[in-house]
Amino acid sequence: MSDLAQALASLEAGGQADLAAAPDAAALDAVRVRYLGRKGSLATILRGLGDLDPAERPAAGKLANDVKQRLEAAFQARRDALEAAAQAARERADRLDVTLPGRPRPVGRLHPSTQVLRRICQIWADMGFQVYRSPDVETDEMNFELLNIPAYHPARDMWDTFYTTSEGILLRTHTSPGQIRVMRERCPEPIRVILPGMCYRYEQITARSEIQFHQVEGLAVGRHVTMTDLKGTLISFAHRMFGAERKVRFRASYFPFTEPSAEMDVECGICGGSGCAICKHSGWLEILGCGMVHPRVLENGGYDPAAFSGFAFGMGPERITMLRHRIEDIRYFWTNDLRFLEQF
Ligand code: FA5
Repeated sequence: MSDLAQALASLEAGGQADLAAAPDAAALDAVRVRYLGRKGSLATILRGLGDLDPAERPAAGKLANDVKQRLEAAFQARRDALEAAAQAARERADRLDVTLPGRPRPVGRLHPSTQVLRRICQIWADMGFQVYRSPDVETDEMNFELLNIPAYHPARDMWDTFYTTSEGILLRTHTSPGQIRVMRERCPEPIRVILPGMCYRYEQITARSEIQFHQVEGLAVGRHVTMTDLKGTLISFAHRMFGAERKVRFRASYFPFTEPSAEMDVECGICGGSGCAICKHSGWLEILGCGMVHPRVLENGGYDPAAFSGFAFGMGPERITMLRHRIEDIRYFWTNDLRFLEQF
């Protein structure tokens, strides 16, 4: 019996020492299994009780049971202590210092092309022009044929246009096909619309030319629309866009879908008209193509050219943005470089 009491006392002392030394819950569990598990040290001692004299067994059993209870209570106390320490550590790590200054959130902004597009749309809206949306993926017929661009025209070359694998379907090379769509929808009502959108050209990318760029088309159709209306309206636009003091000029040009055709230049804002590298020493910068809608195009839109006339124009917002902000390379627009974008 005294051997047993001694074995139990040393087991209890060992258990108490080991559990006190366990650094965390996992280590504590391992100690528990070692002492109190089914194959642990206490179980081994209990199995030996059967060898004792029957008269000694109750007292020995009580002794072993007391040890077991004390050890279990000690394990529980240690487990609670470890959990409380872990919780305190978590709280220390997560502590919120309300005196720290707030972290500034980066504020997004509109892309420079979007800003200029919105400004352009606003100016035209003030002059009574509605926005009309027309698709980026077009038919050959809309993009060329109905705009009086015949099959042999160089613009229809494989190297100028992105054709799709579907016969007669392409990415629009300009916003002008929208003219036909809006005329067919509105005929015989008068029209005053702008058509902003993306255009695609299979071209060499340079500092001034991208394969993907915006255009804003404009179209006015009515019974007495004249070249004077075209000039007055576009001059008014340019003054609102670039400032009332900026000079503008029209140069004769050629587009198959307008007759007569012109291009509008604004005085170079960088040199003030005296000539610099940006304006190629001419003092002027081209911002759009325009003209009176060709009678054949009016007809293709459903209007009788004997009774109706109209003017149209097409401008490139990226080129206008480049002029306004002295951006020397159009490729900055689509490379998503924040150092560029954050300047606007
Ligand atoms: C046209 O695309 C005609 N459809 C414009 C027009 C409409 C004329 C209605 C008459 C009546 P043009 O190819 O010149 O014309 O392009 C018009 C504008 O789009 C140019 O002045 C330029 O600002 C812009 N643009 C053209 N090609 C590119 C390009 N590769 N990269 C960036 N902008 C371009």
